[in-house]
Amino acid sequence: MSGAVERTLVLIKPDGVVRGLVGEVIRRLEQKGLKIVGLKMMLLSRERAEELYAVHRGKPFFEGLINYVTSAPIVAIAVEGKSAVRVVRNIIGLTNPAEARPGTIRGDFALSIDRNIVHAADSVENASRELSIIFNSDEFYSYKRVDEDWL
Ligand code: 3AN
Repeated sequence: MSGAVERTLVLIKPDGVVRGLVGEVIRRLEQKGLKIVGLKMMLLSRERAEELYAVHRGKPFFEGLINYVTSAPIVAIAVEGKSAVRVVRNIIGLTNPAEARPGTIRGDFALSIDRNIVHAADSVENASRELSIIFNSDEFYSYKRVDEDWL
């Protein structure tokens, strides 16, 4: 069956947590057939947040972005599955919720680009870099989903 198995990072950002959308986000990942291989709630330090968003350093929204993602707890999810990076990006929808299609997380629940509920890595390389910023290697779990052979 096609599609290499990939691992990617999803973050439910502070607005997702304080708005009670943690279950909704996880449900959408699970129902698609993706496997959760790591999961934790944490408060991002400024240092870690700046490392995570290093590509945006110097942009006008950088300071606001760092303040926002460190303002309340986040939920970090390591997700595995066929073409997981692309599949997850499609589930969350476009960065700007005004453009994100209905049926996507941002399309269904968000209105503003600076409060867009979730983050997901945009390439296999970034996924691996971001996962190592958020998770220790002993925080990943290996198991078989009972429906794996049918997905
Ligand atoms: P994505 O989260 O879809 O990968 P990125 O990596 O381009 O999008 O942006 C990271 C985060 O930075 C976004 N989720 C959003 O919160 C914020 N952001 C991006 N562009 C803007 C912008 N023009 N104005 C305000 N915030 C932005």
